[in-house]
Amino acid sequence: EHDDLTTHFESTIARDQRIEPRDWMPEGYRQTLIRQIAQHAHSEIIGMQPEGNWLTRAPSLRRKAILTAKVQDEAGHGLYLYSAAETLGADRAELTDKLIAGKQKYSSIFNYPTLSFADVGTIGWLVDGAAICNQVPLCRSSFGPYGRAMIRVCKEESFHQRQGYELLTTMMRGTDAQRAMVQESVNRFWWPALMMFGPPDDQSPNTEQSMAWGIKRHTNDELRQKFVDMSVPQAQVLGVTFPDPDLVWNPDRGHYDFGEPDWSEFMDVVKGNGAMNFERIAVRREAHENGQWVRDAALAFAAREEQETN
Ligand code: FAQ
Repeated sequence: EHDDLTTHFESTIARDQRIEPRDWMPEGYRQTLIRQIAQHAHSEIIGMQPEGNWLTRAPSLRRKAILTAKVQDEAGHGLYLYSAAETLGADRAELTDKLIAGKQKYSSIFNYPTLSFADVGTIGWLVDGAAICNQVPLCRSSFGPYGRAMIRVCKEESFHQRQGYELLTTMMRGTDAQRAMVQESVNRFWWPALMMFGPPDDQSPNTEQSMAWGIKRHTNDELRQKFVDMSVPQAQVLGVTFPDPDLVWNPDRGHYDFGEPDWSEFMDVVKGNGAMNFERIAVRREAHENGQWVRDAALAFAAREEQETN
């Protein structure tokens, strides 16, 4: 019987069809998905903080309303993704405990500080831009609940990317000081945005198996290149430059050449030594502890409801 199950799984993957929660799947497939989906969910939740820090200091009611909606969307993405992880048998409370204990990762990008309001625009443009580039192909991920979750997430990320770019274009039409603020922000976020795609392919232990299983559809370097190619013309329209002297169009390849990100900085941030790692986790832990009474109340309410219906 086990052979039948394995054949069913492998032929489903080979036909590029979807694996659903009810289907048998190899333990490695399940664990890889839980790892990636949990990291993704944690990134959405921790990712609320860098921009959330500017909610009380937004320069106008309009900007505040947009930013509030954007940050709330990220919370929704996180909850959606935790639900997808639950269909694989993961326990949501356990995933949160692991995040707070530093045992599960979240995206390196959220360990950089947001120093000016221009960072809100830059994060929308470059960070959500990189997220879309990475996540549009994930709409075709072989695991049904993950792929379907990505469709809605990507639609919302597109709105986020547009609001960021629109914010920056508005600032670029402003004063010299505002233009300088945008350029300074872009200088800080460009390299960390490139690192979001993960280590170079020859140092990416998970890519080969994840692609064979249809969990990932492109390698880290392929997506990084795609992101560079789409961002350069957008920077030209905006009137900013990227801090990379090696960034130049290569007509033979039909792509932009670009410099090497500082991978030792990346490894350091992933290990927990980035500028904001400690604070991000501390804030998350405090929010979780402060929410204990809500979880207790919800459980007590559910227990009473059950008693009454019995
Ligand atoms: N940061 O073998 P690979 C967002 C880890 S977007 C930290 O290449 P894989 C939206 C990796 O986990 C951000 N760690 O791994 C938003 C692995 O460690 P492990 C979230 C990283 O999985 C915008 C090790 O390095 N998006 O949140 C990073 O095949 C604005 C070796 O790497 C997603 O999660 C990194 N940048 O490829 C929210 C997308 N890169 O687990 C708020 C889904 C790699 O073995 C505001 N995820 N690592 O201990 C993916 O597509 C993949 O997981 C990759 C990594 C491409 C990120």
